[in-house]
Amino acid sequence: MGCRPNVSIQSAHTTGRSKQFLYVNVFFRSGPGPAAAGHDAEASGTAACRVQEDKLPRLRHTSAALLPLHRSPPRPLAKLPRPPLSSSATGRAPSGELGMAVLLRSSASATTAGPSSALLATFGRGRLLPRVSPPRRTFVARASAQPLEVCAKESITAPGRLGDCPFTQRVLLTIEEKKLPYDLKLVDLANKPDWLFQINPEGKVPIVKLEDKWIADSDVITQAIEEKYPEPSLATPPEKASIGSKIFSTFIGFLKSKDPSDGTEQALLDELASFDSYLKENGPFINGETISAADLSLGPKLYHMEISLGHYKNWSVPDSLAHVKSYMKSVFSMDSFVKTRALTEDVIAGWRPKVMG
Ligand SMILES: N[C@@H](CCC(=O)N[C@@H](CS)C(=O)NCC(=O)O)C(=O)O
Repeated sequence: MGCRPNVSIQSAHTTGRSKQFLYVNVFFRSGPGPAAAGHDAEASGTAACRVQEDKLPRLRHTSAALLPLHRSPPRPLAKLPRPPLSSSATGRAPSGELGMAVLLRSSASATTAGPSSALLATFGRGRLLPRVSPPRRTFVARASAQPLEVCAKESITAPGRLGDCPFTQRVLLTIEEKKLPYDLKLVDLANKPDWLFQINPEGKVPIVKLEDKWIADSDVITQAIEEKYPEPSLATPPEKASIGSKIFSTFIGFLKSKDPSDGTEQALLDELASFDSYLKENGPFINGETISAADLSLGPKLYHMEISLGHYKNWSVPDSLAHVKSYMKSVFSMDSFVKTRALTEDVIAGWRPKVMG
């Protein structure tokens, strides 16, 4: 036991350097295992650390050389600041895996050097050395890993929780897979606040603040995130980017249909069968062995399809489409997916107007 937690370093980001040290901002997850001092058994956060430059190569294998200067305790995501972001709280999962902010040590060299995404690296499981007291000098520089602000639909069945928007989930999956910290701003889409239209005249979510600019539309947002945070790459090769892209519209056609013989079910089955053949040859994911942006877009749509067609039409993907079934199972069980998925009741309630209309 003691206060040396098992910590898995998810990513590290060089933020500055002095004569002797590189200053590194790490994003860590701890536990399950002995709880870190003041931390829950399973938690995540950011820590500003320093490391001797000649030890840097070792970091690829262990985080033992990291000397924490400051570790931010897990905290629930804050309520929104003033308008335009004043009216929501987070609905994040209760695991403590929340966006964190950390202040970096002030030092002439550390503050002049900008964040270097070139040194962004993913490390294996390691340990943080015991915490040293934060220096008493003023902390002035905001960490490069400042949480992204993400406006998302609020649950209609459980206010305060994340709602049922597949486009928002796609964005959150992208952020999660890139291990970026973020703060959620939940928006009640039934009572849209004025500030929503100020940052997106269309009044839609998701919206993400990137480099002080609000960006709307999941296509644009995920592309911008990929460009700003290229590691780990989630890029889908262009020739594969539209695989499975007709499934969502054909699913909606079938869901809305009131005539069992209008061909909408068959249209969906055809799209799913074509996707099944593709996966059989090229899977298990759209880009082969690794998950990529196209999966993060399609996964939430398949999730909505499964829940809503199951509920409203007692329909499920046929067993004959085994590759699609196994694809759905794999994507739906990813940690990032479980963490960002909508409540079943919200998905059902969200599609009701389409079914009734
Ligand atoms: N093309 C947009 C679609 C976004 C979208 O339709 N969002 C829905 C929630 S899932 C929304 O904000 N609806 C509010 C409205 O239409 O008034 C994207 O990919 O982000």
